[in-house]
Amino acid sequence: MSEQELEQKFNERIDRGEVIEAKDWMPERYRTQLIRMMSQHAHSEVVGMLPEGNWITRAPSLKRKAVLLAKVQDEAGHGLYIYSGTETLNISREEMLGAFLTGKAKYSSIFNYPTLTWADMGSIGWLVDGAAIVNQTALAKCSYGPYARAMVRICKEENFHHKQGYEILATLMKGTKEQREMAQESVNRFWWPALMMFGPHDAESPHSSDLLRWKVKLHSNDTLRQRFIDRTVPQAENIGITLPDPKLKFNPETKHYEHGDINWEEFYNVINGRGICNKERMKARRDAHVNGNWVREAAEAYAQKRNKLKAA
Ligand code: BYC
Repeated sequence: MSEQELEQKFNERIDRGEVIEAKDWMPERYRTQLIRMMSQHAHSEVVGMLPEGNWITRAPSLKRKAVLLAKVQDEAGHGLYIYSGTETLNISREEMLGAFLTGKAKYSSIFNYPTLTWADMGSIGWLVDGAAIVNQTALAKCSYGPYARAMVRICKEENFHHKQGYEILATLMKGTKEQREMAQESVNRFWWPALMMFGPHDAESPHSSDLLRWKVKLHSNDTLRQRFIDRTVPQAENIGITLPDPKLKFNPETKHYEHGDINWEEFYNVINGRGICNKERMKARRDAHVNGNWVREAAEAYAQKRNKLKAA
């Protein structure tokens, strides 16, 4: 079959809602777009351990510490599932890490904001994992099998993360005046960056048309952002948190919340390396890579020894 015929068959499979597997024929651009998006997702999970890792030693009780430790470990696991899923697209882990460590590949904008108070553990769980669930529940039905399957398990764990974050904030909101203020101040800082996680407006999103056509994305950036807002506003009201957007208003006709303008200048600054913590996050990951050299060398030496024994 010619390349054109193969592509036509591929598009027909996508239109029928079939799942594409690693060994199936796929257009080169489908493969490279998936590598871009999946590897960036994996890097985000790994970088995402840093802001919360910052609070493990300062969690206010043994129970909170155990829960936070489990959550941060879950994020490492998510990174590993997604790296493994991406490797099925004929790219090595080394190549992906190389792209990340040299700044060629991105990671989610949200992790370039600092975690200044304990309440930030609540805001990250509630808002950041909440946004991730909305995005990833859709990805669990995407056209590429290995990515979709990784998302099913990840979403289950993200649900636990979301609830623990909401519970931290709900507890603070039932506490002293200082605790309520700490919760509110944290949400004030994280609300807008959480909305930016969904990416630029649809009209400014260069990759969306390909990804929607191939059913990698099932919904546009703005659609998912709106879904997140609609779900989250009533949750904020339930615990007495005010979202920092004076223009947030329910429209009974559309049955959606209208919202104020997102600061896209801030978004582009952050994704282009000029956020508050970009340098710190990259340094932490580069240092971790160098410090992990001996582990890779030891694993390599062990593998060689086993191969020699097998061959003998
Ligand atoms: N941050 O054409 P667009 C987690 C980039 S971790 C940074 O709309 P696309 C968690 C975009 O990459 C979960 N960059 O792109 C972990 C592109 O640049 P390049 C993270 C962003 O791919 C620990 C350019 O802007 N989730 O949950 O169609 C603790 C144009 O954008 C961002 C995922 O990774 C951003 N927010 O759509 C707690 C989900 N937005 O590549 C929680 C998987 C856009 O041309 N990814 N850019 O240099 C996706 O769903 C999509 O890739 C996006 C962007 C919706 C993010």
